Amino acid sequence: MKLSSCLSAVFMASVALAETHYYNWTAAWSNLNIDGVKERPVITCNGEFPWPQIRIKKGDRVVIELHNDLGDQNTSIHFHGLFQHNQTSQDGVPMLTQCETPPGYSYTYNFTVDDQVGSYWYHSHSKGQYMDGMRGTFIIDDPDGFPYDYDEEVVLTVSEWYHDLVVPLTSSFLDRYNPTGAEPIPQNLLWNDTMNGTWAVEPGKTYLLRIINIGGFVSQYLWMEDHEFEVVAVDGIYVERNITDYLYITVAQRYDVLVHTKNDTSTNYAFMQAFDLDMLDTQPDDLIVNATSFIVYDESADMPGAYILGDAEPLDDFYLVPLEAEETLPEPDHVITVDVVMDNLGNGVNYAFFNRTSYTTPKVPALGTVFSAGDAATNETVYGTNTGSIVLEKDEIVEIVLNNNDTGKHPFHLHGHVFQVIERGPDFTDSAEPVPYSANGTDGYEEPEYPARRDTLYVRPQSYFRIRFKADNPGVWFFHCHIEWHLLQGLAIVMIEDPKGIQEFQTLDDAWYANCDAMGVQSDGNAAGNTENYYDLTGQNVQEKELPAGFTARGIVAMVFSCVAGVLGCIVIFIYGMADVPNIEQRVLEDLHMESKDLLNDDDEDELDRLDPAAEADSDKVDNVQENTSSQGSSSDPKLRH
Ligand SMILES: *[C@@H]1O[C@H](CO)[C@@H](O)[C@H](O)[C@H]1NC(C)=O
Ligand SMILES: *[C@@H]1O[C@H](CO)[C@@H](O)[C@H](O)[C@H]1NC(C)=O
Ligand SMILES: *[C@@H]1O[C@H](CO)[C@@H](O)[C@H](O)[C@H]1NC(C)=O
Ligand SMILES: *[C@@H]1O[C@H](CO)[C@@H](O)[C@H](O)[C@H]1NC(C)=O
Ligand SMILES: *[C@@H]1O[C@H](CO)[C@@H](O)[C@H](O)[C@H]1NC(C)=O
Ligand SMILES: *[C@@H]1O[C@H](CO)[C@@H](O)[C@H](O)[C@H]1NC(C)=O
Ligand SMILES: *[C@@H]1O[C@H](CO)[C@@H](O)[C@H](O)[C@H]1NC(C)=O
Ligand SMILES: *[C@@H]1O[C@H](CO)[C@@H](O)[C@H](O)[C@H]1NC(C)=O
Ligand SMILES: *[C@@H]1O[C@H](CO)[C@@H](O)[C@H](O)[C@H]1NC(C)=O
Ligand SMILES: *[C@@H]1O[C@H](CO)[C@@H](O)[C@H](O)[C@H]1NC(C)=O
Ligand SMILES: *[C@@H]1O[C@H](CO)[C@@H](O)[C@H](O)[C@H]1NC(C)=O
Ligand SMILES: *[C@@H]1O[C@H](CO)[C@@H](O)[C@H](O)[C@H]1NC(C)=O
Ligand SMILES: [Cu+2]
Repeated sequence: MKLSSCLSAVFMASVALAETHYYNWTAAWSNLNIDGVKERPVITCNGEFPWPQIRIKKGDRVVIELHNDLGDQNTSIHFHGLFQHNQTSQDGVPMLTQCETPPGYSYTYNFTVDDQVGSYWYHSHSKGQYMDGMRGTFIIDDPDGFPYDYDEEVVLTVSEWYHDLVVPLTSSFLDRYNPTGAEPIPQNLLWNDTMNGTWAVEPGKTYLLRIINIGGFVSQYLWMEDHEFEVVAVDGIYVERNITDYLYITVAQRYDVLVHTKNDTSTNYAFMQAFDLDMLDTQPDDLIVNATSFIVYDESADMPGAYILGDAEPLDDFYLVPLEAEETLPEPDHVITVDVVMDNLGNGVNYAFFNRTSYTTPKVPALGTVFSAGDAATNETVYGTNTGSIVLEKDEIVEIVLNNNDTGKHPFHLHGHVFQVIERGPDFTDSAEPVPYSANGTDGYEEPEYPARRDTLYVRPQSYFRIRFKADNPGVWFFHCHIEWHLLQGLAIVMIEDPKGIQEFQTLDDAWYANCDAMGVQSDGNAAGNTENYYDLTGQNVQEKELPAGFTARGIVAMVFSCVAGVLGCIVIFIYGMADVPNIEQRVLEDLHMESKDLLNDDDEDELDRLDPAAEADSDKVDNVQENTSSQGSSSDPKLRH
């Protein structure tokens, strides 16, 4: 009796205290030298960088008036990891939950955070744009207090940094002269948006360090000289303590850790970050692979040099048990099996696929389709055949079985949910073929009793994972690789969760429609913009055509090599990040599981004959396919087509 009235008093108090946090932000370009090496244009907020932290407590409302002063680019903001219960229109995904906001226009985000706490972040969801700086941290305090004791709290972001802008990097990335899809190599790793950073600590204290990878590409290894990470939360989920020397953090993931400082203040220590070099196609000679920052006890004492960790295995997040343990969800009602593939299409560009579909944006935002399609909203056809849209029924148990046919790691993110991590296969890099779940995971595997939960999980090379969630959050939710380059290549599908529930309990306001009008984008109709017959997809955006029969990706690579080697005496070849690397051929061969004798065999020579090198020589680069956003039908080079 006493306890319950006490609890309800606390509850009332926290309701009464719910606040609205108002932010008025203008996004614009400024020239800044972020890493201390090169000045470049950076997207700033009200003229400042880094972008401000959003700090609220559970139950609060956030209102952000966003003004687009970029001049040359559309924009949007997504709040990573937020459930957006009954407000999927606030999820910030262009052409799914809203239209982008064009230069010179404003858009106001307005949402509550009802049921989650912890470390999150926000970022533009427009075409890799956040790698130019448009991202920040988002911390939600727990009205019930943090479950572990600490003295001080500090947020720490990590990310990678490019000296070039996303738009030109994308042009050379999505290009047939980059047939293996080699991602641009970043110039540096940032530690809290700088290099050689310092963290001034006090002795004998316990710090809560909220580590957030706000990068767009590389995973990082983190370690500290003579200090340990005591992991207490991942992606906003409190976990049982796990102490480790060595953390592995993909982009978009968060680890909250406790760090106990020393009593002795005479020495400073290194805080190290390293590239996951497996993710880089090449390693430029001057790349600082292990970056050093400093844990500073005494400013006047010497700063340490790099600290090298001996043999160590990073913490395996699969084993992190949530503090609020939740039993494994029952057998799924709906299993979604998808294979991740990277491959070339008919224009020679390397794309990413789930099965054979490379995500191509619809002509109408999917949420606009939900609201205008009436009963047809439950039929996934209306969302287009090239968006990978899957309709989920209210409250069904969904399992995603993801097979990775690629030789790289990929961090996948599901919007609107945390999912249970049911199984993750080992690294099958050494296997000649990818090992799908169906071939390896079925026999005798025991599911964890209390599985880890998070919103971003990586899959290992040529391996698989299985994740499960309950479809209890009506909305339009993106599921995609969080490596921005791979998203640009089309590595995404869409969950249309309980469309009837969206229609029933959610609304789109006038400002939402006005935002589409400003872009000149239609806000009702099916994926093709058809408002008469929702099952008629004539005119929808589709991915590039497949390579013609007999013309393989290998042929394209052989062709590009020939250019590199000068065999055809052809044009200046530009493969980003490979330009001055001596072993480029070797690297590409490894990527494709080829040996050099495979190049220029008879087949390939036939393929080469299809290309007229003379014509090649005077042609410019293909119009770059700027992401699979608009119809791709017109941008390819006809010479490669027949
Ligand atoms: C937000 O900032 C813009 C530009 O600085 C200004 O024009 C506008 O009046 C501000 N809005 C509010 C509600 O203060
Ligand atoms: C960090 O150190 C590197 C190499 O010593 C230097 O080039 C760079 O300017 C420094 N950056 C900052 C922000 O201090
Ligand atoms: C935000 O939404 C709430 C609830 O619908 C509304 O009362 C408030 O006026 C909105 N604020 C702005 C600035 O639009
Ligand atoms: C990182 O930067 C933020 C603000 O920009 C600051 O509050 C925080 O203390 C910094 N973190 C560390 C570890 O120095
Ligand atoms: C620091 O001193 C406190 C109290 O004197 C002690 O309990 C603690 O173990 C010491 N910490 C370390 C890392 O030696
Ligand atoms: C970077 O650190 C790793 C792990 O501690 C170590 O194995 C490697 O030799 C270091 N590389 C360089 C170039 O210092
Ligand atoms: C900590 O993580 C490791 C895997 O890296 C796992 O084996 C161990 O069971 C975990 N311990 C706890 C207490 O969670
Ligand atoms: C992907 O392909 C597999 C077979 O290769 C099939 O079982 C699965 O249903 C397909 N997934 C989707 C979403 O169509
Ligand atoms: C992925 O690899 C498996 C195993 O080699 C193969 O059976 C499957 O067809 C591949 N999927 C796609 C879409 O190519
Ligand atoms: C969706 O619509 C298509 C085209 O009218 C039809 O063939 C299909 O059976 C429908 N699917 C469902 C689940 O109703
Ligand atoms: C399946 O996985 C196990 C380890 O989990 C491994 O020992 C075995 O060789 C794998 N099977 C195949 C076909 O790769
Ligand atoms: C959405 O709102 C309806 C009506 O208030 C409520 O029943 C439902 O639980 C809400 N859904 C979520 C996911 O919060
Ligand atoms: Cu990826």
